[in-house]
Amino acid sequence: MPTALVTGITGQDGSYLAELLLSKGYEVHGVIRRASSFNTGRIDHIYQDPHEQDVHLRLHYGDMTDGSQIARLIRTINPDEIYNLAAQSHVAVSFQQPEYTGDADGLGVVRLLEAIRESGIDTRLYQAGTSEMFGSAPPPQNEDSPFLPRSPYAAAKLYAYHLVRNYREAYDMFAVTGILFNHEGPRRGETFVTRKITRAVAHIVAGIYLGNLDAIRDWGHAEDFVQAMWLMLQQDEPRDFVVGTGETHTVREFAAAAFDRVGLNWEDWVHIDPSYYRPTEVEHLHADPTRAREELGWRPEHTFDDLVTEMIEHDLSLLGLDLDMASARAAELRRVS
Ligand code: NDP
Ligand code: GDR
Repeated sequence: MPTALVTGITGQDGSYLAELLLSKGYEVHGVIRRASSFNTGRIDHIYQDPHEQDVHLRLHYGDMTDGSQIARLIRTINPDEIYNLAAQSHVAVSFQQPEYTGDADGLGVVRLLEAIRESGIDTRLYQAGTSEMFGSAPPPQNEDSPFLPRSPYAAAKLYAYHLVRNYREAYDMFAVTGILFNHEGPRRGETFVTRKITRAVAHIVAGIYLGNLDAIRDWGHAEDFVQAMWLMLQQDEPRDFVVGTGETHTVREFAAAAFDRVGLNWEDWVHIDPSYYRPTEVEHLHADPTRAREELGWRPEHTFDDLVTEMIEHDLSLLGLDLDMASARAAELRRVS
């Protein structure tokens, strides 16, 4: 049975990846952070009590800022594959916490690479890179595009990207970076723009304050993207890949599509709060996923419309509503306003 170590298992991607690996027969070890309240909501449905027989998912405390524990986990678990998804992943927050973001997202990867090297184990590393590394590089962006990061988050991820490449060359490690464009889903964190919008639609009386509506993103579904991560570690040679849908939309278009699902006009509900504008913005990200398509055979299965609908349906279901009930409520709102 292959063994995988997943950092960031409690996050959006970590939870989808853990499901994928378990379905493929892996023993999965996840790193979680100690918190004062439970932070395992996204993986509770696959959690197994370690006292049970035949346990395939095991959780360990750890933090990317704690190198000795990372080294210990790698030594004792001896995983065949490591997926490093742990990160302070919010771009806007990275302007407020640049030092911590650099520590967790940048230096954390050095700790991981050094732990692998020191342990001498034969393992494959997937590092979660990001289209944010392209920053202001002209679209569409592929593996040969320049990196022009526009935030402390992107700068930290770029540092990690170069380190992974360097360790691959210097120490002959199977270590790769997936340069993934935005991917979303019902488990997306509530402060990223898509989820913020779909939650607002579900709470249809609330309205919503957003920042830059003109930003263009290449939004895909996280379930498709974790497949690409896994495929990257199954190749004969370690190589970095850009992963994205190749289709773009503005934040405005996402909001319009989301409010439209329940028959509302987004302009009546979306307001601008300038405090959500970022000190430097990445205006236009558009993946050219040719290499992933040709070499990994990877293609997204979800469309943009599927993504919006699934996220809205999920957020409505949390309130005990479905699309019909929400549309009826929206029609009522239109009548009274
Ligand atoms: P999330 O923010 O949903 O999850 C981040 C995970 O990292 C959580 O499990 C979080 O734990 C954990 N984490 C944060 N800081 C630390 C730390 N110091 N030590 C250990 N664990 C930590 O991110 P996503 O799932 O969306 O993204 C996964 C990875 O992919 C991230 O590295 C992100 O930067 C990158 N990425 C994401 C993209 C996307 O569109 N989703 C696109 C490109 C890259 P906790 O639950 O306790 O907070
Ligand atoms: P991003 O995602 O920065 O691309 O990073 P986010 O959803 O936060 O922003 C996308 C775009 O929407 C604009 N925007 C707003 N964003 C937020 N969060 N809140 C708002 O109110 C708002 N209004 C407009 C932003 O300015 C931006 O242009 C995500 C993360 O998952 C990263 O970890 C990952 O690396 C990249 O995607 C690829």
